[in-house]
Amino acid sequence: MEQTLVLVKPDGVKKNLIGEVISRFERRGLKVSALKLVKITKEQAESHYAEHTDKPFFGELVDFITSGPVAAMVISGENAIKAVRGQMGATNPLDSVPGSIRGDFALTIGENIVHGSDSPESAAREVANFFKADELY
Ligand code: DAT
Ligand code: MG
Repeated sequence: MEQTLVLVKPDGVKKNLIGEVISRFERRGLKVSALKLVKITKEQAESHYAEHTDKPFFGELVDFITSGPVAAMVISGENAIKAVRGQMGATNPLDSVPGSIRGDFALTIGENIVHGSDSPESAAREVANFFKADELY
């Protein structure tokens, strides 16, 4: 069993896609173990995207993820990290296949609807950045 942090980013919330995103994971057989709507602080965003600190797009990334509420959730199940990443689609929506979340609902890399952890190590760090242990079911 694995846990992964998923965010429906501000663009996904604005486009009313929270239910759509959750529904896709649930239909796959994955479980929602924690869920809340939050406006991320700048500090929390910088910590969430710590691996990208040196990238030229880091500032935009932090500005975007803090621009409105996000739906933060922990999704769990067997191989949840890889399963969620597959359903999300490629980072650049133009490379995402139709049928994936990004392939169905996004066109630009800066506004690609969802975040999902990319490894067990990032999942543990990212989940802890959003949820206390007693908020997980
Ligand atoms: P992912 O979200 O698929 O894990 P990532 O971790 O490499 O992708 O990057 C985090 C986010 O940063 C990504 O969802 C969108 C943005 N991003 C990535 N590469 C970018 C680029 N070259 N220009 C602008 N934004 C980018
Ligand atoms: Mg990533």
